[in-house]
Amino acid sequence: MKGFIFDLDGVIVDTAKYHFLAWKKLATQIGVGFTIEDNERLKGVSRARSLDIILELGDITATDEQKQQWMTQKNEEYLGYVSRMGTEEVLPGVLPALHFLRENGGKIALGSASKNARLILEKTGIMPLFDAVVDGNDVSAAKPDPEVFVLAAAQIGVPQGDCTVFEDSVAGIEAANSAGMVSVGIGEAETLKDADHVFPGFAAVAPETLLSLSVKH
Ligand code: G16
Ligand code: MG
Repeated sequence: MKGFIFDLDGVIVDTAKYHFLAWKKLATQIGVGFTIEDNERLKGVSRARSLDIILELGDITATDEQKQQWMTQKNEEYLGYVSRMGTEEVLPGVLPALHFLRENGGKIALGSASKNARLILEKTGIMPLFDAVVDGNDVSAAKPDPEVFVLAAAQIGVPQGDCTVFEDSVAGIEAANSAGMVSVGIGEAETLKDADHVFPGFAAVAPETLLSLSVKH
């Protein structure tokens, strides 16, 4: 049996635009210039690390208590956007791929850094398509540590070497590679150069192809 582990943001949905708007609001409030280019550094990275990057950009130091308050504030803003999400936000080609892989005996798991992953799966109506969900609430080490994918493989009962990971971030590809899984980059080949395979999106690949991808030699 094969396992297929999906990252959430940048693979299933484009929530990066909502993370950006929410971080931008906080950054402006605390006087940090934060651009859409800076936002690239936040992809696949935990909430706490994201705040640290923004504080570094503005050369700001803060107490743990202040950081907690800013993270809560940003998350409340972000959840405002998430509350308006629906099935239409699932990226092109993702639903056919999920259905095809399930119908052909694949086990499906989510492997995301987000603590809001379950809520987003509910809002977009795709929770029933997952056999396991591992997210930012379940792991202690963030990507590029492979913990999130190792846990996901264990939860679907598939050996790590029989799992394929779909990821849009460099850290996530590194995590999949160190777990001995087939790494599939969703995005630009130039950025995701360590991935075994790269596709611009699920709409660009036939679902049948996903079943037989192997580790690059
Ligand atoms: C996602 C995003 C990151 C975000 C992280 C934590 O990870 O790519 O930008 O910082 O989740 O999100 P939250 O604040 O909702 O816990 P992934 O792994 O799904 O790409
Ligand atoms: Mg991602």
